[in-house]
Amino acid sequence: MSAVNIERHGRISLIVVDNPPVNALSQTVRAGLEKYIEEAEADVECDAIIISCAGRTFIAGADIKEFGKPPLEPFLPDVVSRIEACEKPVIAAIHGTALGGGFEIALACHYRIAHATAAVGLPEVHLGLLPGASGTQRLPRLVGAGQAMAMMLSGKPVKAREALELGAIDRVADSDDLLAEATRFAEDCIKQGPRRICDMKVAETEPGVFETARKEIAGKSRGLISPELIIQCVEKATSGGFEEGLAFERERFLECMASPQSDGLRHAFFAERQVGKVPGIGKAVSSRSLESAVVIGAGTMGSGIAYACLSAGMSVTLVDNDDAGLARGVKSIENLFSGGVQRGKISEADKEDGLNRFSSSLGYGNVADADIIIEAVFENMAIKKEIFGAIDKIAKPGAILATNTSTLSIDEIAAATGRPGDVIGLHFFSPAHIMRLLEIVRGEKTADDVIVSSLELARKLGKVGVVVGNCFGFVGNRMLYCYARESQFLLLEGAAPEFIDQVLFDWGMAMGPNAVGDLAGLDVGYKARKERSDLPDDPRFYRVADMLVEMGRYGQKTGKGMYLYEAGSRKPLPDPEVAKLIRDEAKRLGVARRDISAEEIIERCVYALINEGARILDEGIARKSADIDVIWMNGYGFPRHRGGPMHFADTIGTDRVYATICEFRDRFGPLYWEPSKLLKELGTSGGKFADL
Ligand code: 3H9
Repeated sequence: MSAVNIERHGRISLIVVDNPPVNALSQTVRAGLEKYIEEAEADVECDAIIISCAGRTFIAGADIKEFGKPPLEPFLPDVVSRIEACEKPVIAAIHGTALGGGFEIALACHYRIAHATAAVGLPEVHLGLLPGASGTQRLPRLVGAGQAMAMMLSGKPVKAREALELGAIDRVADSDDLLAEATRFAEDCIKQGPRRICDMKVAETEPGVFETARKEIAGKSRGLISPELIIQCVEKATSGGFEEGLAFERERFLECMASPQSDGLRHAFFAERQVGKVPGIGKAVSSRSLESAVVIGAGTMGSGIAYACLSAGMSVTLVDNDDAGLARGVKSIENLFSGGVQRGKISEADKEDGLNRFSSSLGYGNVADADIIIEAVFENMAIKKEIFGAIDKIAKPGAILATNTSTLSIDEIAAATGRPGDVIGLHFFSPAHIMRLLEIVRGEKTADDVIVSSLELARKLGKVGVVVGNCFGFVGNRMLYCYARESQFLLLEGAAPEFIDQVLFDWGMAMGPNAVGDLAGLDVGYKARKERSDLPDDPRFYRVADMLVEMGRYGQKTGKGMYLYEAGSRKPLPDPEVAKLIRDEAKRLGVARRDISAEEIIERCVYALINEGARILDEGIARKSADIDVIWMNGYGFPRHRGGPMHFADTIGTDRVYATICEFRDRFGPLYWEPSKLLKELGTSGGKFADL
């Protein structure tokens, strides 16, 4: 079979796109569509044409793999115009999702019918793009400027029935035989003849619709270019002719396509899809059962993990040896369900169903039956070993024994059991039911199917699982140490906490490091540092954070940390007392204070990440640079449009990063700034992390 085929049923020509996995509009598909539209138009025995797709979905968009390469003819906008120009009625028969260029093909058709379970949308904004094959001009003509902008700026697909109400499609097919319904619909379309969106006008727009859209994106899209350009394209659709609008859209689309932002977001798209493929583990390895879980430890983390598992349909028992602690954990899970109902995220029935699958226990009772046991007690090796020794005696054969440690050795924990192959690290991020990242830490002896099961668990929980090796802090926290180390040094050297945070926030980080420290609790990192015996002998190392903790300033939970918090508020307020404390300490330590530029803050913090990431790759703790990127984008608020730290290094050039790190080494000494071997190799040869 070729990527596009045609067959005739009576007087209807059926064009079928068959380009697995998602029928993306690669060059062969574009050429096939153009060729068969022309063939069907010329066919005297054909009265109407249906465009449909084989496999699991209608066309999911332009072929993103072709982006960034020299474009190949025929171009999508031309194919779209050719379909619309057809003199016989063309009908799109949509199942699955018609997305991006796929929906633009459907909009070029004269009529659209969609299966009841289908959805349509223009998600280009998630790739730093705008719909570039007439979507910004056609959709407003069908559904109005406000609705069209809402769809394009959110990127969210709308379900068939809603699309029908909006006017984006003409009919919903309720039976499973979409093609039979499309064929019947075609009879009506033949009577009506072609109906072209390019001949329509955009309905009168409500006053203020563009201002409202701009206000809405201002907070959310922080420096992204495509949302503003989408609005400009729709403004054009309301004020000018169709052809003029197309030309305007084309220019803006190419501008987005050439931007590093789109490059970063496209990298994020593929990186998140490749993390599930672990080198050396083939498709033949399948997941173990994951129906029931026991979570040990009813603190914030354990409760969050339990709630996430319940939300994914698993049966869960929460275990703790402290009566009051267990009661608190149970209450917080109930509250999470109730909060979900209040916010309209889940129904009352979902809540009941979830709570019916939930139980709690002061002992290890249900451990014997659980498919997976996740330990989430505090970071103490002796306690973890005791727990793993105990559950080893009770858990059924084949159960997965997971630890939620964020720093400790998986191998040492696994050695406390007689089944190290079943032991794995599942590093959830707080709040565990919200954060998308799951760092999956394989021990030396972890079995392949336990790794595959952990990836499956991540998928089930709606998270992105990344498999990493075992070392202190694994990938994410090990790198965080370097990033936060620099931000701590910068405080002593003269940068105010709020300035550092503002600079990194403006650069795209979800939050600045000082605000994050206060949110997470400065005492958490303090305790972790106290457990380590390998920290540098440097009185400046995390000095400010240590002093604050020793003064009882833990962050938001104590109303004071790096910042001040008014009662009931999470808004960080600069604290003159902290400013003085830092100044005095810098003086005591003999650290010269100076004006520090935004550029230096970014380079010191982000290049520290890159250097450590390169070391992690060199040691094989992460298999691919994209894995590191996914971890930082999903667990640490690294801006998606910069594609993660390693992609960012590739974007600005490893040579530049290497040269700056050498400068830092000369200025600040080699203790923290010795360039890693891998970075040196890439930086001096013009190489890229992505090509490794
Ligand atoms: C666009 O259309 C621009 C136009 O306006 C203008 C142009 C001029 N291309 O996500 P999955 C691959 S921009 C190439 O795991 P699911 C994906 O990498 C585009 N490949 O499946 C993966 O490959 P592999 C606008 C693509 O069932 C496999 O398909 N469209 C594309 O969870 C399965 O993907 C979008 O942004 C693509 N467009 O979800 C839609 N899409 O197996 C992007 C997917 O090798 N796609 N692949 O890892 C999606 O949102 C989801 O993939 C979809 C399926 C919902 C379709």
